[in-house]
Amino acid sequence: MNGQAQLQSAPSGNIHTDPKIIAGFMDKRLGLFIHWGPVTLRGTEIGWSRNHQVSQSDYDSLYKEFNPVLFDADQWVKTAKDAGMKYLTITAKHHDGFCLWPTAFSTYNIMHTPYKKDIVGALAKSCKKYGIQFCIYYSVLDWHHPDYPLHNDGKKVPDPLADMEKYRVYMKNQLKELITQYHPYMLWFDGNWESPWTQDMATDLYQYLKKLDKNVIINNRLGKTSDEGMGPGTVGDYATPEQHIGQLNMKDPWESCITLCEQWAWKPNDAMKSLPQCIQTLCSTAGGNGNLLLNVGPMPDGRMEARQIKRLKEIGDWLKQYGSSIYGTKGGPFVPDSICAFTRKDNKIYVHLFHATGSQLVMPDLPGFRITKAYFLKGEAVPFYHYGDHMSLELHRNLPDPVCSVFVLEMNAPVENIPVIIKITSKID
Ligand code: H79
Repeated sequence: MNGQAQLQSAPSGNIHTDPKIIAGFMDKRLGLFIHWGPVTLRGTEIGWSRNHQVSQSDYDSLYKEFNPVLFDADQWVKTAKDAGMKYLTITAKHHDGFCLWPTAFSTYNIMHTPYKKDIVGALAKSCKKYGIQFCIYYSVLDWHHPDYPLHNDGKKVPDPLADMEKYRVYMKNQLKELITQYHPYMLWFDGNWESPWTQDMATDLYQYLKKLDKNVIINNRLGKTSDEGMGPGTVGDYATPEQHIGQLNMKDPWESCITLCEQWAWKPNDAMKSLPQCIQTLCSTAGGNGNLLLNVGPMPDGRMEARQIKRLKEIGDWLKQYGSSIYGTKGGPFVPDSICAFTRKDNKIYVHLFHATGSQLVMPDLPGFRITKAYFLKGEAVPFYHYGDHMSLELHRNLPDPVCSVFVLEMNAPVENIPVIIKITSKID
């Protein structure tokens, strides 16, 4: 009976992953996205620069010189761990079709570079060692594969010699290889918007993958619906806003993917986000009840840039102090804004304050609830008041953390499941 009801409410043809598994994923809150491949030899964008900044023939020959001798999977994974990240997603195959693992189904792979070692396998192994969930990015489109009908960005007329049915078999073979060899926790699809790929193909692939591993989490970029939401027709388990923070959503799981620099793949001297930007982005995603997949593009020799490792470590140091206000919490009860973001767990509300420009933080009252205690997380008590339809915190002294100060409001009853207050969220007088 229950099962039937669930089937009826599910989007057509879709199979949802066990909600407990999705809840475990959402508790993690922060992951590392890694975009990497031979294109780093040119320092241009992965996939997109092919046939644009880099000619197609040059791009497709780069693998012959790709020799990242300084690649050390343990170092990458330890960098993620030290950043407080709980999962890691590697671009096993981006739109350019190059495969970072020794696939049996294409020679356009890492074993045909001078490097000749399995990058995906090494990362899967290190993730296991460090207790990080290992995830795989795989683009549906493949501008390099002869059977995929469009051979570069901008190519509008499908290649009559291509064979989408054969390409679907190729995808299934590769994904079976990836699932059975590396046991990914999650699959991050992309490149689903081009015309050769259809909704029926997506539904069929989702079902195929779920037969291989019923617990593998799959993002919402298989079907032809919007990345942003989980509306009818969505194929996949969670929404994927790209390069911006998703909107607060207590119902549908989501993960924002955002670059630490500007380009997804490594670019020399790329502009890097400041620590406050990173922390505020993390707090605002958690405050909206979502995850953050923060992207780094390692260099062609296999190292991550020292300045990026340092920034990630700073994020980890902040999380060591304040992680209890992020991991395993829910967003709300107020909508995040440019001043602060809120999370909650049991009877606690965590207030992440980005800017202290006045003497008071004023919040709307939560009808029926009262603050019993307020304090800086890891610090002293903070005076609080209830008046009219507002409650406030007194801030007439220096805040403890210049990047983002976290207050705890202990309430008289659990607030984890109360409806979100959408109007006026926070204000400093
Ligand atoms: O893998 C990363 C991107 O390469 C991929 N998704 C993330 C996770 C992605 N594929 N498509 N898009 C993102 C959106 C396309 C944006 C574009 Fe453009 C605007 C393509 C061409 C114009 C970005 C900006 C690339 C070139 C300029």
